[in-house]
Amino acid sequence: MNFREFLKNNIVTLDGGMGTLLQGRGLRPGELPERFGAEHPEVVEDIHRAYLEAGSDVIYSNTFGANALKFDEDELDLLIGAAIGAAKRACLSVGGDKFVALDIGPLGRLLSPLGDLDFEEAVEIFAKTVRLGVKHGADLIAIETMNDSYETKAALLAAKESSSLPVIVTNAYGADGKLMTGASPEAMAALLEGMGADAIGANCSLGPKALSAVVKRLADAASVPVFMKPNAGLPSIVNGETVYDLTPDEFANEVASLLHLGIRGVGGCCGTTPDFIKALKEKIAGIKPLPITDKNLTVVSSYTHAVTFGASPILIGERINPTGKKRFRQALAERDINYILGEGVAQAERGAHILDVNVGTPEINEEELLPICSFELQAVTDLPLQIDTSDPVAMEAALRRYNGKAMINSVNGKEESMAAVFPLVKKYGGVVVALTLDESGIPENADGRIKIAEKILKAAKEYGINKKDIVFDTLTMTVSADNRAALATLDALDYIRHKLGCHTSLGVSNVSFGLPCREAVNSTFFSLALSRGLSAAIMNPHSADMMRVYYSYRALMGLDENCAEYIENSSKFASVAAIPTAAEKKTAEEASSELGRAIAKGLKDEAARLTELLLSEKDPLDIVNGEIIPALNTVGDGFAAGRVFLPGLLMSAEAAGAAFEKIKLRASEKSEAGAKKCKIILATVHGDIHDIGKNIVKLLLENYGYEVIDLGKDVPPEKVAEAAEKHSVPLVGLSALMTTTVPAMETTIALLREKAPNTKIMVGGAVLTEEYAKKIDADGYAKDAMSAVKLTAELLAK
Ligand code: B1M
Repeated sequence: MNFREFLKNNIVTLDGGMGTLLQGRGLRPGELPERFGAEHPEVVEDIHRAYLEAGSDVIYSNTFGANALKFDEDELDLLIGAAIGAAKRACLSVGGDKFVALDIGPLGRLLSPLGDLDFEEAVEIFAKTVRLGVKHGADLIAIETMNDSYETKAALLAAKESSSLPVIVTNAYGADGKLMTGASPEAMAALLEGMGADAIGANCSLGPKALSAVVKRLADAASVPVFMKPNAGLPSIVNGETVYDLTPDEFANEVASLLHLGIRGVGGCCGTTPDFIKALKEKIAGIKPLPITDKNLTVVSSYTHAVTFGASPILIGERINPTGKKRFRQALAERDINYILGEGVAQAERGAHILDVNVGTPEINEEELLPICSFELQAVTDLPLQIDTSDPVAMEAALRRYNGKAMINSVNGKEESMAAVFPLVKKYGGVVVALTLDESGIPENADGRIKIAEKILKAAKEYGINKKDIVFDTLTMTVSADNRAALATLDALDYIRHKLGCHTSLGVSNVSFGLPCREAVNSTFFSLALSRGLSAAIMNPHSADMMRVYYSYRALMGLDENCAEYIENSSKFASVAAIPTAAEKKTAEEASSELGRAIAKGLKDEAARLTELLLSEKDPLDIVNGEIIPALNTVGDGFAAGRVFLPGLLMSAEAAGAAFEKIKLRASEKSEAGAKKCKIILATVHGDIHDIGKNIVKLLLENYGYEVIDLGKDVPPEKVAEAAEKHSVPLVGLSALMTTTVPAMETTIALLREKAPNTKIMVGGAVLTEEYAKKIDADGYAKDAMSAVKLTAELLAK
């Protein structure tokens, strides 16, 4: 039986932890498990056999870290061959339906724009491992422990492009129920199921009980089997060793108690052994697998969350579109991505749920610019995107690099269009907008459009695309040219929503073309369409009339308890005028309030531009203290409260860095080139990569004539002590921003006292206090950069 068949009728038992068992059999600290495995294949085979005898149906090959970042091609081939060979021999020795999964873990590097690893490079690295897994005979692929949705996508794409094997994908969720980079279980379900994963789930990170909420959410969202491979409870350190708090029986009971959620694959991760799997297998013996049900959800997602069609109308911001917009076309021609990002952020602020991205004008290369724009937009907003193009090459390029399940605009009933677009929907996942037109044009009446919709549904099925992933657009025609046009659109929409059971979307604005007071017609049409079953509207979120309809509709349809949202947002209805985007702001006064926003939103170029404007009127230090630091504090508070995720934090830091670069430039122009006072060393302590504050301290000290030797961030104590000795500096300044890195500051101070006893030590950073600085034996504490300059003078005078 192959694995897909097996999965249909069984609860799949996976294996448990591998690393600690290898350590028990001789793997030394720091030694790579894959290399150890190839040198001791009998050890790996024994461990696999123990799991199989305990009841595992699937064993994971010892290839968690077997990738081209760590090993050259020849060695990779050898290691994967040895690992799969050992697993296959173990399976053969026990007999029955047993399967070897090629295990793929994370690469240990963040993908761009968060890190420096390019998406396509990551895909190719995973593909190398997949190709070798196929070559050596793996039965399936298990992508596991990934805590970033983008890397997970790269691995799944590689698995799909380089093999036809079944793929299980399980992610490592934090205690907040999200991936490290912010994805919710629903977002992961949308992304992974959309791309054709055979099963999805959660592994590692937590024990079964703590993971249950995540697994339940996955099971509620997914129409594919859900797996879980939790740790053996919570870890603690006992006598220098990590131990987990669940016994095999407790573990088995906790996992088994979750099967009613519909879970179809169970196993263990850190801290679990064959005893855990044996107890689990015994506990679940005789439990019948629940059927896998199609949840029939129409869902798109971003790197943080999913947007589900149906419950409430969805607003798709239409402003990223050059049609009829001179300024936008100019921005595209000049590659002014910043302008486009500004449009995105502004629409998100006005309440859009999805952003349409269209950059199609004759003068520009859409194939190049569409993927760039959609990629950059994802760095400044976490809204799902609608990739809007009629060029399949541009569409594919944008979908490939999209971090989530995109909305795709559009396909139509022409054979040529379906042949080009449906394979992309199938491969990358997505909800595709289907326009009810075909080779004969746009039917005048509703019947003709319904027939085309039926034809599109039939064709989609042949391409393996589910009805739930198609949203119909019954085409808004201009009512001034044909006074029955709006009715035809609405009748077709009603039928498709209620008789065919598909969701619908309309670009509403076209209806009023050629008429005065267009907003009145648009918003009335929007309201009518909502009452006939419109699921999503492509519209202008800056239009007060449209937002009025949206919030009123929600209040009237019982979707807005106590009309709270209506009341809260009513200020947005006050003016009909579109809000100017940040890029159009001109004065320094306006720039002042906008700089904080640009930093909070992660708009790098915008932050730099606004800082330049502000510098014409304000003192650099006032900008730092009055704008940059408060904005970073807001983002930091949002991060602590779980409203902002790591990507947002990184983007804000980059925007603050861009602002700071401008300040640095200005400050260095202003600084009087006098005689240097003396040398000072500055460093952010070991384990801490926060350096914005330290860089500001450096800038100020330099302005006051000191020569600063900047050792950078994450600096080991030895390096600081060595530099202090080498340069015989009278003062070392240390910065630390996290509670977890203050101990490293203490260690550094202790080493400095030993190696450079005459050097004074100044400390700073948001987590420190005067009192704590004394406790860790610093000579002085500075709460901000200006105090650091004063303290420097005092300490040097002593
Ligand atoms: Co992160 N981060 N961060 N972060 N980050 C904090 C510090 C945090 C408080 C956010 C939060 O949760 N609210 C939190 C620490 C929690 C804690 O321990 N109490 C945190 C965390 C948890 C993390 C990560 C672990 C997140 C993760 O990966 N899950 C990770 C850490 C990685 C690591 O270091 N190993 C991480 C990463 C990052 C980014 C890379 C995204 C980015 C840093 C980019 C960079 O620095 N190049 C970042 C940022 C930007 C922040 C916040 C939002 C802002 C820090 C900052 O630059 N402030 C921060 C929240 C916050 O502070 N509100 C946060 C502005 C800066 C000018 O102020 O550094 O305090 P500050 O410097 C002041 C004074 O303190 C003083 O003068 C400066 C000017 O007035 N000063 C000195 C500083 N050093 C001095 C030295 C001196 C004298 C004065 O003498 C030598």
